[in-house]
Amino acid sequence: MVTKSAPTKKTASVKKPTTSTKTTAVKATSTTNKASVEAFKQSVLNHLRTTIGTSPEKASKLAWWQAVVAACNEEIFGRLTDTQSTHAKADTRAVHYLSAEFLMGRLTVNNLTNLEKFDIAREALKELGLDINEVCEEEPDMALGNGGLGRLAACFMDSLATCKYPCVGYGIHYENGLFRQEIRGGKQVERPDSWREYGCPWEVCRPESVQNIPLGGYIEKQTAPDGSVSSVWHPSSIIKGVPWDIPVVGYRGSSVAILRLWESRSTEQFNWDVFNAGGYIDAQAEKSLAETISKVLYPNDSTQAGKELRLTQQYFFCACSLRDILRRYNRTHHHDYSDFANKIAIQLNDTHPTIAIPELMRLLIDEEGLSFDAAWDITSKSFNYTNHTLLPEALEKWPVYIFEKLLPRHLEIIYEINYRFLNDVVEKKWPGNNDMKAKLSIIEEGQCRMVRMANLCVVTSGKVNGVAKIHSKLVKEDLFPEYAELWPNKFCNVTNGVTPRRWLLACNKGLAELYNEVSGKDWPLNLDLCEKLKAYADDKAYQERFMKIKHENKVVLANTIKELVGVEVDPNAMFDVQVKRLHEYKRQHLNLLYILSLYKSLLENPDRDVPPQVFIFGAKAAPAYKLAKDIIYAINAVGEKINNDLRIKGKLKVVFLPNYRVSLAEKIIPAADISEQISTAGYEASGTSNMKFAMNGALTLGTMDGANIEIVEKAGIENNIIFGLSVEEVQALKARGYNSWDYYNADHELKSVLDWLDTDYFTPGEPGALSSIKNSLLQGGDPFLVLADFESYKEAHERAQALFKDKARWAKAAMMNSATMGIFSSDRSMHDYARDIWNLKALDIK
Ligand code: 26Q
Repeated sequence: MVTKSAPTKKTASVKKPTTSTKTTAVKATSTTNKASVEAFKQSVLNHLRTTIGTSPEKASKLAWWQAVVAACNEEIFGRLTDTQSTHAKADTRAVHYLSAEFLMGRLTVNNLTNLEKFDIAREALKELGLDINEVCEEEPDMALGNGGLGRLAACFMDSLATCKYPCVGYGIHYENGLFRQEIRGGKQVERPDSWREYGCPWEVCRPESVQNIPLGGYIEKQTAPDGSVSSVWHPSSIIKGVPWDIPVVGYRGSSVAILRLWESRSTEQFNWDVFNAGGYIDAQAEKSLAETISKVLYPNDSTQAGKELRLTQQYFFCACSLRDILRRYNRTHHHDYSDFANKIAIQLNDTHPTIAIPELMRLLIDEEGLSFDAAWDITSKSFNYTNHTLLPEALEKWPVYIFEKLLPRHLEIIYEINYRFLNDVVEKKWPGNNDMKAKLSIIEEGQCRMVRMANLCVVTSGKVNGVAKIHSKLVKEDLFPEYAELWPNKFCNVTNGVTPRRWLLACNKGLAELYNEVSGKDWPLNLDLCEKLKAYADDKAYQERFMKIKHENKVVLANTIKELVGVEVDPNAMFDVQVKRLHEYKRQHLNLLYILSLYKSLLENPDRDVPPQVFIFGAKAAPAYKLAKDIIYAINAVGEKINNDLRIKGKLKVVFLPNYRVSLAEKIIPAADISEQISTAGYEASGTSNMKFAMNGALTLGTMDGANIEIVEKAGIENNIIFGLSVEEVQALKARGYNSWDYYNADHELKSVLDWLDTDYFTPGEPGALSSIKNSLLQGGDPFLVLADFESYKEAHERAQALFKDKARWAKAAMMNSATMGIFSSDRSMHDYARDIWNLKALDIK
C-alpha cells in the first residue's frame, strides 16, 4: 500500500535544480565508487583488446560499444546460469510466453541500469574520453515487432525477470525487423532493417537445442488389426530451427530471464519419395523457402495479410518452442505427462501463436502415444490467450486450403476439436440450434472455408483476457458473447503495464533523480512509491523543479528535432505529441484537422492569444495501407507550409519525425507536455504509450478509450483533457445511422478545413494531392467518427491551451499524472497474470 505520509514539506529541503541540459549531467550516485569505476574501465579495456581485438587508439565507437557489452555480459552470464540451474533444481512451474513479436529496442542502457551499473559505466567511459550516450547510440534497435503488442512482450520480459517469475519468452529471430522508414518528398519509403548486420553481441546461439520441424506433405491412413484408424503424416520437408538466446536482466536482483528466438535454416533432409529422383533443383528451391521463413517481420499490425509464409512463420516458431518445452520437461519427467499442466503454462500473445494448440495435441498423440482425450486434457489446461484487438479485419482466419497444403495433420486435429466441441458442449447447451453452432464453430463455412484462430483459442484456453478494463468487457460482451454464456469465468482482464526501468529510470534521468529524493530508491521496484510526490503537487518549489526537468528534456528533444528534420522549435512552446502506428482508428487525421483550424485562426488573427505550440508526430504506416500513407504525406505537407509561414510568428510548428521506434520514443516521451490518445472510443484495446507519457508528466488529451479510462481514474479527470464520444455513444450513434455529411454541412469551420485539402495550398501545383483524406471522411462514410468528434476535440485543445498558461495548475496536473501511475508498472501486470491466470510463484535465485 502507498503511504499517505510524505516527508515533511520544507522548501529548504528542495535541492537546487540541475542547471545542465544534458541527461548525462546528473550527479553520480553513491553506487559510483572509485573502485567499481576502475574495475569497469579495466574490463572494457580488456575486452576491447581480447574480445574485440582492437586497441583504444584504433577503436571505433562501435568497437567501444561492443566492449561495453562484453563487460556487461561477464556479469549477466553468471546470473543467467544461476537462474537456470535454480529453476532446473526446483523443477518449478514456469510460464512460456509465445509471441510473434518482441520489440526489445536497445539493450545496453537498460541492462546497465538493471545491473545498477549505468553511473559506473558513464564515469568509466568518461575517464576513457568517451560519452556514454554517444557510445550507446551505436546500438541498433532490435525492432522485432510492429508496435504495442511487441513492445508489451518486451516490457513483460523485463518484469518477469525483475519479479523473478520462472519464464521463457519464445519468438522469431527475424533477420529483418520492422522496416526503417525514410521520408522522401514528404512520403514514406520503406527500407530493410538489418539490425544484425555486424552481429548482435547480446545474443548467444545454442546449437545443442536445434529443432527439426516437418512441413507440408500428405496424410496416410493406417488401419490397425483392431480396426482403429490412425493418421501418419509424411511431411515434404524438414526445416531446421536454430535458437538464439537473449538474456533479459531483471532489475537489481539476480534473476535473468531468457528470450529464445528461432531462426530457420534448411536441413537438406528431404523425403525423396515426395521429391522425385533428380529433385536437385526442387531441393535448392526448398532450401530458399526454409531460409525465407525467418527473413522478415510482416509490417502489418491491424489487417491480416493471409499469406502462406506468415502462417509458416507462426507454425515454425511454435513447433520449435513446443519441442523445446517438451525436451526440458522430459529431462525430469521422462515422458510421463501427468504433471505437464502443473509445470507448464503457455501464454498466447494474441492469436499469432494459435497453431501451438494443434501442434501440442499432435506431439502428444502422434509422437508420444497419448489418446486424444488425454492430450486434450493436458492441452486445455496449459494454454491461455490474450486478445489485443476487436477490429474485425484484424481477427486471424486462415483458408482451409492453406492448412491442407502446409499442415494437413493439424487441420485434422482442429476438425476433431471442433467436432467434439460442437457436439458435446454447444449441443448440450443449445440443443438443435444450428445458428449457434455456425457462430461458435472453429471453421467458417462458405465459398472459402476458413479456420477461425480466435475461436480455437477461446475453445482451448483456461483463461481469455483483454488488456484494459473496457476492452476486456467488450471482448466478453461484444466479441465473444456466446462463449461467455458458456464459460463466464473464462473471461478476465489484465490491464497492460510498462516497465518503469526503461520508461522512467533509464530514459528520464532528471525525473528519476527527483523520485530518488522524494520516494527513496526503491520506486523502480515499487512504482506506487511515486505517490509520495503527490504531497508536493501544490508546492511551488517542487512544481518549478518538476517543470525544470521537463524543460531540460524539451531542450534535448528540440536539438534532436533540429538534427533530424532541420526544424527549429522553441522549448518554451507546448509540446503536443502523437506517436504510434498510423491507423484510421487512432485518428492522426483528427489531429491534423485541428492543426489546420488552428493555423487558419492564426492567419485570420496572428495576435490571437494562444501559447506557442509544437505538434510532433511519429508513425509508420503499413506499406500497403494507402490512406495511412496519404495521412503521413499530408502531415509533412502541412508542416512544410506552416513551419515556413512567417505570418504566424512561430506560434505553431508541425514536425514529423521519421522512423519512429523504441529508441526515438525514449527521447520524445520525457519531453512531452501533451500526450495525444485520441482513438475512436472502443477501438484502442489499451494503448501503452499513454502510460509512458503520463509517467513522464504529460497530460493525456484523449478519449475515454482503452487504458485512458484507468489512467484518468488514477490521475484525476481534472488533471487531464478528456473529450469526445464514449463507447456507448459511439455504439448508439452507429446504430442510429451516422452521416458525416451532417457534420460537414453544419460546422462552417470544419467544412472550410476539409475543403482546404482539395486545394493546392499545401501541395503547390498538385491540387487534390490530399483529397483522399477528405474523401474517406465524406464519401467513405468516416468509419471512425472523426467529424463527429471534431468540435469536442477542438474545445479540448482550447482547454489545454488555457491550462498551459496557468503554470502552477499545469505543473500540478503533470505531477499528479506522473505520481499516480504506479498501477501501470508491468510488474503489476505480471503479478496479475501470475495470480489470476498462470498460478505461478516467484522463485529466489540461489
Ligand atoms: C496478424 C496477422 C498477419 C500479419 C500481422 C498480424 C498482426 C501483427 C501485429 C496483427 C496485429 C499486430 C499488433 C497488434 C497490436 O499491437 N495491438 C496493440 O496491442 C497493444 C498491447 O496490448 C494495445 O495496447 C493496443 O491497444 C493494441 O492496438
